[in-house]
Amino acid sequence: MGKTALISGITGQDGSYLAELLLAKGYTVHGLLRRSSSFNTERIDHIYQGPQHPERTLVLHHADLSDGVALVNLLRETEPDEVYNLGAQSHVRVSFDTPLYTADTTGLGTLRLLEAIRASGVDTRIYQASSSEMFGSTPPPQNEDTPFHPRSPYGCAKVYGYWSTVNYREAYGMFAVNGILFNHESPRRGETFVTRKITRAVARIGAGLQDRLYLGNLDAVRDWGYAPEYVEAMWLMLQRDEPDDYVVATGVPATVRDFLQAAFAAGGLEWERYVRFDPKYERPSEVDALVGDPAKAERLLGWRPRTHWRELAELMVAADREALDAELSGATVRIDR
Ligand code: NAP
Ligand code: G4F
Repeated sequence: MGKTALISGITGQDGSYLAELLLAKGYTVHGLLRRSSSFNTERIDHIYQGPQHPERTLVLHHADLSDGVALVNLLRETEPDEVYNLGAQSHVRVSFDTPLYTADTTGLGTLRLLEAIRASGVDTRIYQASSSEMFGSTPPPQNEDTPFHPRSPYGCAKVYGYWSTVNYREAYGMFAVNGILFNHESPRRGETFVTRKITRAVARIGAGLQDRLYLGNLDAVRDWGYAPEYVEAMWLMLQRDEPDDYVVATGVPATVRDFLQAAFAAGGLEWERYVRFDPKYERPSEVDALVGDPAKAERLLGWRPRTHWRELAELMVAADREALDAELSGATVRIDR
């Protein structure tokens, strides 16, 4: 019998790659799907199995991190060996506009899931999607011992989720781990995060569909890795004998301007001709520099990053150009990359 996993956030960037990884390993995967008035399963449509499928290994369930009772019921019904809590309002800028909502889903949502595991009595392991945003203004390099100083409602909510996870490990002996992941991107990255906003714009400007790109702070430093590699680290954390917390990062810094330049160059364009500043995209308090030290993950998980920011910019531009070409020619857009 293969293992069973439950993923919150399965329709997001990471959830879709993690679902693929676990299915390839022979897991039965249950995904938490939140109700939306429009389709929100685009990232997993290529692996979707309908209710009539004879041997379903991917099953979606309507639930929400704001509904604790639904979480208990779902855990009792699916009895997962592993739970991955990836669900969140994950946009930092938006968290300043919706701080209470962000605290509820991203912060309290984690506590609800931990408590639902306890209430259901299911014997399981849980991965919490913690974030480098928790380090906030503490200067790099950041590792597992670096103090937190969050700079947004999102960062504060993630700190709450982090400590709740540690608390359930210490108080109840739960196998609960935090993956402190630095920024990771892919062709499936949400269109309003800066990397994808840039690579989509490169494709659209190249096709003559757009002539301006408005951005905020270009001086911020980030440590950008490749999402499919980062979900491998999540899985490895839950295969250890003991629960622990790990930083997952490339250790390689780049500014938003560096990424911008590389992405436009990959599209054969000069970014200065098209990019304009709009203060709308600045944050009330910014995180200036995030650069992780992944030594512990390398040592204990045997995990290493393979793709760095420049290559990432190139592969994302290529994917956005391919998707746009397909869209313009009326063909189906491929998502299995
Ligand atoms: P994402 O693409 O924004 O996906 C977020 C997922 O959470 C989506 O499936 C979304 O559903 C779901 N969700 C939102 N609110 C929910 C709620 N109330 N109940 C249940 N599900 C809800 O995020 P991601 O980039 O894949 O990141 C995955 C996780 O890692 C998030 O927790 C994020 O904060 C964290 N993280 C990300 C990074 C990064 O660089 N990507 C770095 C560190 C940590 P819909 O599809 O319906 O919106
Ligand atoms: O792409 P971003 O929105 O990502 P940010 O804020 O670093 O957060 C992401 O990574 C975190 C891990 O560190 C995750 F926890 C979180 O869920 C999310 O996935 O912005 C990156 C940088 C920022 O400094 C921002 O100020 O780009 C700057 N930026 C400049 N212009 C912009 C823009 N960001 C966005 N989204 N849009 C702009 O127009």
